[in-house]
Amino acid sequence: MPRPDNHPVVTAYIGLGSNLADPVRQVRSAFEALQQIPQTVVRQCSSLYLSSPMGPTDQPDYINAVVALETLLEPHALLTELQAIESAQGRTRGVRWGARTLDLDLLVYGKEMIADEELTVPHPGLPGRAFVLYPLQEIEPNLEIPGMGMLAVLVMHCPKEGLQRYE
Ligand code: PH2
Ligand code: MG
Ligand code: MG
Repeated sequence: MPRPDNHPVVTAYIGLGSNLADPVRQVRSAFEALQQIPQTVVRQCSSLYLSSPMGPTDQPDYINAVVALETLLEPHALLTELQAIESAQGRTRGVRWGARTLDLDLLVYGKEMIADEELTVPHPGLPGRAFVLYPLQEIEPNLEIPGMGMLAVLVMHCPKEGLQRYE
């Protein structure tokens, strides 16, 4: 169904993270799974990045990446698809910011700003997270993030500390 603004295709950015059960395999398998979401195509995948954990430090390092999607799905429908992929890859919900097999965060959904019970978009953690900002910059250097300004400025204020390209 066309969206009311007559721009049916929306570009959305997804943050991927894993630090359990072979994180590289988890993230690569998520790239494939994202490609299977109905009415959605994967336009670009960033490199994989190795990052030290934010939050509890007694957990393994993470593999992170960002994917650009083009989708006809409404944001909540897209979120449901992301959660289904997390579950299919063994995600269980435990400690806040604790270890996980796969985390898929809806970072940005077109120009929309959403804040309800299920979903906050743009993702409120974006500004402080090098492991999201740098991969996002790799695939979309000129992105403007609704309500947060230019990605390049956010990157400038976020040290790359603890983050490196993997491989
Ligand atoms: N995700 C978290 C908590 N901490 N640390 C890194 N380096 N990368 C993540 O993706 C990450 C994290 C909760 O989603
Ligand atoms: Mg997360
Ligand atoms: Mg999450």
